[in-house]
Amino acid sequence: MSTGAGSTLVVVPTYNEASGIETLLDQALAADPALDILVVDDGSPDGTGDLVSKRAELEPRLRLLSRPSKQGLGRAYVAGFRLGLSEGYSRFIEMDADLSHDPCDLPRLIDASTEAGLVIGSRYVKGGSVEGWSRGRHALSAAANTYARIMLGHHIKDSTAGFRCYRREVLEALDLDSISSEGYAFQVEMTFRTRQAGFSVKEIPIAFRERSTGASKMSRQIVLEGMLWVTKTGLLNLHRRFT
Ligand SMILES: Nc1nc2c(ncn2[C@@H]2O[C@H](COP(=O)(O)OP(=O)(O)OP(=O)(O)O)[C@@H](O)[C@H]2O)c(=O)[nH]1
Ligand SMILES: [Mg+2]
Repeated sequence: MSTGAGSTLVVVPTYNEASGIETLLDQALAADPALDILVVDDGSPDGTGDLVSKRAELEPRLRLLSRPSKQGLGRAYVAGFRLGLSEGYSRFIEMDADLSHDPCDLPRLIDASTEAGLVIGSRYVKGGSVEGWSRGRHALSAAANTYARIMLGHHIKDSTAGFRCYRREVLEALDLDSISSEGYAFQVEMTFRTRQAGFSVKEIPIAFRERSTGASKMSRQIVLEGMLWVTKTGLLNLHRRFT
């Protein structure tokens, strides 16, 4: 793994993604010869971690961070960011393992990071799209993003998106250990904190595809966590503005 200034670390959290992880790794490694990949696996019972560690023995640009139990998406990213920060990476990409995010978009995300502290691969700006979702899923995502815009007072169209690139100085400025959210709320909280810390956020269009393999980890609890976090933070903000 090539560490140091100028390099990009793609952090991929996994829980039971054995069916698609090898394709994802092949495509991401080929997308840009300058990036490294860190898979953060939470002891997947389906052997995802074993597949990654075998591949990592032959591929110096790939590494596995293995954790004993499922601790949520947010904790997995924070652990990956911490490791990458300690090794001097200058850009950090978040990417799902389920092939919903197209590795061909990696170079565009990295290029755009010269213009903003956080670049979001957005489904909802002009040119962005979603393929394979039910009407209910579309409605849930649209409602979550609209609610976040109203409550948090931002204009970001896709603050729940999980395909994004942070510049090093953004992650250094945020108190990562104090980030409380685990699921979708993690993305919204990170976006909110990035703006609060004074960094710019840019959205670039991506085509998102519903996973065709493996099982979603989305749950009612994760949706509820997101709604509660946005409501609490929005109200606290309003209170601060008027007192
Ligand atoms: N390490 C780790 N990874 C997780 C955890 N929960 C989810 N993930 C990974 O996070 C990524 C996003 O999870 P998904 O299940 O695809 O969730 P989603 O993309 O928000 O929802 P879908 O649209 O239903 O796929 C995937 O790569 C998961 O394997 C967790 O607790 N720990
Ligand atoms: Mg997914």
